[in-house]
Amino acid sequence: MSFKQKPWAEPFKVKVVEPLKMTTQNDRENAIKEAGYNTFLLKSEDVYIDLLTDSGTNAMSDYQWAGMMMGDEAYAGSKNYYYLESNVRKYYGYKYLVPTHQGRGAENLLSQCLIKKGQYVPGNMYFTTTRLHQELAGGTFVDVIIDEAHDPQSEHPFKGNICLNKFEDLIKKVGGGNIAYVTIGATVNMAGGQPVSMKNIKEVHELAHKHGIKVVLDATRAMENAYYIQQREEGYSQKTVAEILKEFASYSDAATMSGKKDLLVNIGGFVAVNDEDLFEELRNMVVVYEGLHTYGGLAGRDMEAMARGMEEAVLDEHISSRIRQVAYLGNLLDDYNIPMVKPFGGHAIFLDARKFYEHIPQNQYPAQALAANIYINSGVRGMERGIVSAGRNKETGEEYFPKLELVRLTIPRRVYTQAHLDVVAYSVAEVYENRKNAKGLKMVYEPKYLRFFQALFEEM
Ligand code: PLI
Repeated sequence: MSFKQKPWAEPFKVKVVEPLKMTTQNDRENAIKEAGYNTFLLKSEDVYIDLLTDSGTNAMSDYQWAGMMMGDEAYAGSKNYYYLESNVRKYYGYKYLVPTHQGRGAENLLSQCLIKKGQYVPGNMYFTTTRLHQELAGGTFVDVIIDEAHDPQSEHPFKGNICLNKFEDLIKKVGGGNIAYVTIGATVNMAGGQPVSMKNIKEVHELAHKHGIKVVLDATRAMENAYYIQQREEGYSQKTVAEILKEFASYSDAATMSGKKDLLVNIGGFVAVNDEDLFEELRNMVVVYEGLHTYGGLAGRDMEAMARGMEEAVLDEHISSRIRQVAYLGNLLDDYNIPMVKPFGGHAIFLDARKFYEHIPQNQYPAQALAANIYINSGVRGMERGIVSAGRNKETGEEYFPKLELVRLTIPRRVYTQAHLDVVAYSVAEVYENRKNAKGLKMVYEPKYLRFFQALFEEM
């Protein structure tokens, strides 16, 4: 008998299940048409396998659910806040914590506290809500990610890295005083879930501090990032994800966090900082937008679930199985020769819609059309990450034409089985078979902010 590669499996078993509604192709054609060919506007019950996002869609453990019963629902000084604060110190190392209802709440507070009108905010590729909050606070985002990040075929192991030359050029051009802070997203969602190396964040930290610029980590998927450092960066293979995470965060001054990803909860986030004065400002600001600084828009039970999720999510066995499950889908799609972003991302597989639908020009929204067609084929729901998500230039009003025109198939944590992913891969392959018949879309309604959420389309 010859042995194949040693199999891996999830470090948990299933205790509760949620039945799914099965639909016909005809049902799905009607549903997507009614939703204006926008998968965000589908009703969740019309979806079979929901790969829209890994945000807030994770399965909590019995330990987390037990924690929900331990909610201290006091308006002020909830014990769950203090437990969360101690875990943030333990796993990320930041001194001060302000909880928020989710990541964009944290982005709003931090942008308002740190950005002065007219300042620049460099970062490793934009994220939709992050950039919008920077703009609403009067800042201008500048993309300083390495060029490889814009190339779906580049196999660079740390495609999320900041290009130090681009960052330094910006400092020379506008002066350190005109830069509010630099953001490092880890992993980089819009680049395809690509990681940042330890060496890179260290160098960015050095350069930024030399010019008096703060480093802000978007820690939303930093645990997944830490796993890639363990797997790919010299000197880290013997360290735990927890050790790597803490070192990584130590090269930043503050973090915004959407707990809905890494931290295995359905709602929650925070902003964490080391600077006492900044903490004071955030504490003042959170009362206006979220709630008192010891709950920040969350119930005590939600803070407890997030604190407990942190303990589980940082374990090597959890992260390793999570990322290997995503790679499992990637490898299946590779067998069907589906064009994708490589290397595979930490939270999702990103289909390359430009290559998939070579006959549909970018101004006819090929990724939007592809997401709709996959849904029609099998009830699998993905998300556009291309021209629709990129939106418009805030000065000129022109549409951005990003190099990456992608459909994201995002895997929620601890939710789907390998058999579900087999169905997903088969469906994408069928849609690929029929790619020549696909039509582009035209946008018939465009919202002012974050248009991808609510825009409506019709077939050309
Ligand atoms: O969805 P929020 O407000 O909890 O978090 C915003 C947010 C911030 N940073 C990053 C890297 C994200 O991925 C992010 C949210 N992402 C969503 C909703 C997603 O589907 O990827």
